[in-house]
Amino acid sequence: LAVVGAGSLLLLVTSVGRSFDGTWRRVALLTPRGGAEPGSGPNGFQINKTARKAGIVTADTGERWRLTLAGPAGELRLSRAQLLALEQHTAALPIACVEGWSTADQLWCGVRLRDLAALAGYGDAAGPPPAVLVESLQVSGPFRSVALRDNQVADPHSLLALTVGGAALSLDHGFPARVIVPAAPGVMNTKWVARMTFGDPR
Ligand SMILES: Nc1nc2c(c(=O)[nH]1)N[C@H]1C(S)=C(S)[C@@H](COP(=O)(O)O)O[C@H]1N2
Ligand SMILES: [Mo]
Repeated sequence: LAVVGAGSLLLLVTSVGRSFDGTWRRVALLTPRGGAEPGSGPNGFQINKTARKAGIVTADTGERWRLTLAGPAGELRLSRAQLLALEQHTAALPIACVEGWSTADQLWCGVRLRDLAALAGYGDAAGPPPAVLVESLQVSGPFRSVALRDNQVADPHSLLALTVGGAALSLDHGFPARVIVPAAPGVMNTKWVARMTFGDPR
């Protein structure tokens, strides 16, 4: 009986970490943890795919990086500094990966997707915001782009996040900018965003 008890305690200890960060996560040997060690500080939470594994090179995420917004207003290219100068909003949201792990709420800060839609030509006068195709700097892999629905773009908690927990995003969490949307699988939170094309797909 003692052996069975010890065994199930070990199971508990080694699987509970899928739901928590920090020490519990580190001892969660039996559940998917996403791979890389996330480190500590505001960016110290679970990483799905590191920048290295995604083939992201710092030459593309530095001063030269621009976000391209495409829509009826044409194409607009914004630097990270220009994005930071736009109205910033915060949202406390977790990352919930379908692989079976989720983080605690993180305090994300950045520009609302609907404000970016307005810059692309879908201002209030044009009616509710449309859908958007988000594309990453990442050149290949199934998660390099995602289509977000119009209601996801309209949600005031949907952000192009620039910071997390008061610090700039780390490269592994999507620097210079990443998508954060509520109540959706982690895969929709595209990292290393390069381009957003607004308009309902036809
Ligand atoms: N460009 C890009 N974005 C991505 C991914 C990816 O592989 N490439 N992985 C997605 C998945 S499956 C998840 S769960 C989250 C994880 O975000 P995190 O690594 O910051 O925790 O990022 C999403 N965004
Ligand atoms: Mo994921």
